[in-house]
Amino acid sequence: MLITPGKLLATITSPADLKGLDAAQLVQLCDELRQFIIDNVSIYGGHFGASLGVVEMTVALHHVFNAPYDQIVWDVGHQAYGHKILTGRRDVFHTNRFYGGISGFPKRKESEYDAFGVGHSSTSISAALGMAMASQYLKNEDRQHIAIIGDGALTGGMAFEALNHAGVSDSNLLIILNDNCMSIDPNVGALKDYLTDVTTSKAYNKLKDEVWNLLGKLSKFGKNAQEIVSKIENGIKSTLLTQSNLFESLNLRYFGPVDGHDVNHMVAVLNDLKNIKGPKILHCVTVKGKGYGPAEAGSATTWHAPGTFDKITGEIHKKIHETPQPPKYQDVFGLTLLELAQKNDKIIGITPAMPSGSSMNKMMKEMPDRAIDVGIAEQHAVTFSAGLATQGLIPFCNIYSSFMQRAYDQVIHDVCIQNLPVNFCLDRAGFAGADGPTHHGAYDITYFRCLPNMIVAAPMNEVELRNMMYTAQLPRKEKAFSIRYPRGQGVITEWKMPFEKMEIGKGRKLRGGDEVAILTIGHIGNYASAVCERLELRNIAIAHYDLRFVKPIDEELLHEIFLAYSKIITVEDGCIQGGFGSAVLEFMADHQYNAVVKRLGIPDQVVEHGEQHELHHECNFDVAGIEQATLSLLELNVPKLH
Ligand SMILES: Cc1ncc(C[n+]2csc(CCOP(=O)(O)OP(=O)(O)O)c2C)c(N)n1
Repeated sequence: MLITPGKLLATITSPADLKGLDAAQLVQLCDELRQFIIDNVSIYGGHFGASLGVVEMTVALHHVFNAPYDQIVWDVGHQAYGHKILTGRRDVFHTNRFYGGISGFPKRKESEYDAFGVGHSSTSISAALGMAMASQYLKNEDRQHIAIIGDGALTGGMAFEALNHAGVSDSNLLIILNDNCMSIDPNVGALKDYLTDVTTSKAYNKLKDEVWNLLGKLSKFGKNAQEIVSKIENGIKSTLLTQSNLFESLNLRYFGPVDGHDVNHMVAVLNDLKNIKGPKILHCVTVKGKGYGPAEAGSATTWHAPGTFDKITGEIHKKIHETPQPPKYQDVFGLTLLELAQKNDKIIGITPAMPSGSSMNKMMKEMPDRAIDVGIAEQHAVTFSAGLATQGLIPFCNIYSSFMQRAYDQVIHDVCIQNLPVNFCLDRAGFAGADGPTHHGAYDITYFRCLPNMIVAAPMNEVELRNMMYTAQLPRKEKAFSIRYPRGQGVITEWKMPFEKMEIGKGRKLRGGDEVAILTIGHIGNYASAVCERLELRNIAIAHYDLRFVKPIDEELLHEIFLAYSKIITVEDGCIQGGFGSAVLEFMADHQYNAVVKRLGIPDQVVEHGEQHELHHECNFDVAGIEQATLSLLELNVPKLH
């Protein structure tokens, strides 16, 4: 259902329609845009607080700059709802994040206004700098390139790498720092303190006034603005010397801080900055959830992506179940880690900016010195964990599967080559759902199973997750231990069972069968169980093995399987290339077995967003897909060679 936009917003079909608006109309447009986001997200869900916080910035950007000629690059992209709505996607915005609908993040193939596809953080400055230097090379000197990055995303190493590079370029780059003191959880680290200091310090406020006086004059001087800036730059620099500015030290002109919610002031500032060549940064102070009472009054973390809610009362809708429900895997992780840490004082939890998302916040609350949020810094999280392990501590480094991609070299170079016993818990493994391809945990089985000194495990249910974690914290001198589990609920309501040590590399037989064996890894195995049960009702006995470990893979069990079955299906919630099924095929080739092996998993293509079950269905490894594959194999006439 299309939500009715406000009167003025209804007239905006592209940024061109914003150009002629006067000051009062800009304010009105902001109000209507904000309301439209509230109306939509309250009904359809999605990210919330971040987009509300940049409404004025978004309107000002599209009023002042000439997108898509000018390149506007959003960092992470979860805050770009306003941008989407103003750039021709208002009437499809109710499809945001739904299967077949528009993406929740900027996406190049969705719109020419989405200058760069995002989802992972801290990429915007690099991308915009690349564009800016390309424009220089291609002699598009008038083209503007704007990166909008949050204070959370600025904690990511890539952002610093890009600042370091930008400072020695003379490209036309404007970085807008959207400082709301929040990541998903409260932002952490020394940089956060620094930004607060800059915002509140008297010296800086004095400097700010000077800069704004200067900017006030700039508009009048038009083309000569650049010259004026240069003339008084030395004066500013001498002020800066009294209290060095991080960004100025890196050779970026620093402006601000400004109130990011004053749209007309933002317009004036951006118009001025347009005339200043070279790399520069505008520090904007904003409030996450701005303009929606319950979000401003409540926890910004809750309102980051609250799900659907009653927009009048601010009550977030919660599903009411008649019967007790299995917990989310992330909560089993969070509670189990705390439980283990209470008994084992060597355990340390590490999260790169996902305390709530990973449920490590439970341990942080009880043991603040033993659970550490390192900021959006996956690479650092991994090497930091490696450092802890060298000293005999037992790190549990929890990183979403797709974010772990960031830290691949650290896993190889700092953990595996040195054979350090670091534990990795990969949340959101498999399809992430509505967040889409940037967040799908599609590749981890493949990218981890090829590494020496790496154990790759995946639990089929919550009890197994607990036992894997328990096993991982037992004294071990070597080998990294990775445990992958999906987003969402497990399958067992009574999950808090006494711990049992697992034998590393041992799978299990769940049921025997006549002709076909289904081999699974992880939670997705529950679909296979359902298939076996369904077919049993038709008197078809299908064998099911849950391998538990992709590496080391249970060779004894595989011998048993290949000796008994010549029709095999492998199922994994991960990319089909190089994954679990490939491991089974390698085993088959290495031991010269001969069987028909049908591999089910994520195909070699970008799978878009949607509910997890919709994507499993699309990729043919939901219950229907596995059943279909099983029935097809049953019909095949395969000679049994062993
Ligand atoms: C590499 C990576 N790690 C973690 C995340 C998860 N994540 C999404 S938004 C976000 C917080 C971003 O904070 P900030 O940049 O300040 O933006 P805000 O939400 O405050 O507007 C995080 C950690 C991500 N998108 N990418």
